[in-house]
Amino acid sequence: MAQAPESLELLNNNATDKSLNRDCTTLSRHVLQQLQSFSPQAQDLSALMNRIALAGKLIARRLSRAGLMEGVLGFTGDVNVQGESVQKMDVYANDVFISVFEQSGLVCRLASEEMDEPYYIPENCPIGRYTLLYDPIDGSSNTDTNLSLGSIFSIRQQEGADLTGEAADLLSAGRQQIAAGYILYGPSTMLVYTIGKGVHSFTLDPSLGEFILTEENIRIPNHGSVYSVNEGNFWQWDESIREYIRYVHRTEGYTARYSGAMVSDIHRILVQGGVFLYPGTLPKPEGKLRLLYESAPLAFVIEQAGGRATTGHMDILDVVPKQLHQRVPLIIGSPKDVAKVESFIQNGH
Ligand code: P6P
Repeated sequence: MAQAPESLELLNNNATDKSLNRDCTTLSRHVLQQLQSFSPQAQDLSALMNRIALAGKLIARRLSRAGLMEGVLGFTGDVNVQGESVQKMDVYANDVFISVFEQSGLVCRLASEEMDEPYYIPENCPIGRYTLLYDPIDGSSNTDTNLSLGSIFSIRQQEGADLTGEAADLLSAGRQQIAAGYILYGPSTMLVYTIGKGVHSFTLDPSLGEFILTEENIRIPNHGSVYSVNEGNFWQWDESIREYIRYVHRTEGYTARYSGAMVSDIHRILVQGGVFLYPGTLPKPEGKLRLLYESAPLAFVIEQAGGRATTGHMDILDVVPKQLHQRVPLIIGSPKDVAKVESFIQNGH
């Protein structure tokens, strides 16, 4: 039976309202909605997330043109504090975050995978009370092959006066973070964030130049089929990890996915379920991934989505770093799958 025209029109109007309302739910508005407040702290957080979004847009634009421009791809010839060869894109992205935040009046320091020491906002710039910790380009080995990449960010409030200029207050557990998330540069550019009130995703609409709300209160599946690990390190691992890998090899229902950019791999696991591992190895028991600006922000997001993140012996968010670029083993994803890996590490099966 045909619907009465007015109800169809009403239906269409409702649909229009819904999509218009979503198109107007920008990141900064969403943060204020989450906090249900216009307090100075809420305004700060909204402005911080807006700056992160601007950095993401600038990096996404550069990546989309990388193959068409001189001097974007390839290596600089330098080696960073991590001992890794630096890609030109690493330097550009690192500088983008500095430029975007330097005049914002929001931050006092920026700490990055690419910088030995934190960058202190110069005296002639407005100084804020937050610190941004970030990995400007995660998975930069994917840059020259046009594969997915990410940026990871963590926001903390400065504790104390930092009179010695050693940023000692940053050496605290990840539960001190007030916001965290990542930008995924894939077929579309997505920004996923949490301020401790759930996990929410936004998609960049290039025609608007805005990140538009895509999904609210994302929940990770309790279990998933994906296990994500670089099996090239198999013989470097502890026997317990090798036993877990043998278990997923012989058990029906598991599938391997590993892209070389953990933002991409962990986003897949956030959506579909499963587990990502970067365990320690015999030569490097602490593993490769950095705690403060890689594992801790991702752990905040995944825990807020109902998942787990552990070193295999303790929650990532409880680890207190001894130095800025401390590394930790990382097992992160669906609760059931993380528990399975922990069981092999702690009980051998
Ligand atoms: P490997 C990228 O450098 C990164 O930090 C993660 O994004 C990624 O999962 C991992 O390292 C890749 O390291 O040793 O597997 O090449």
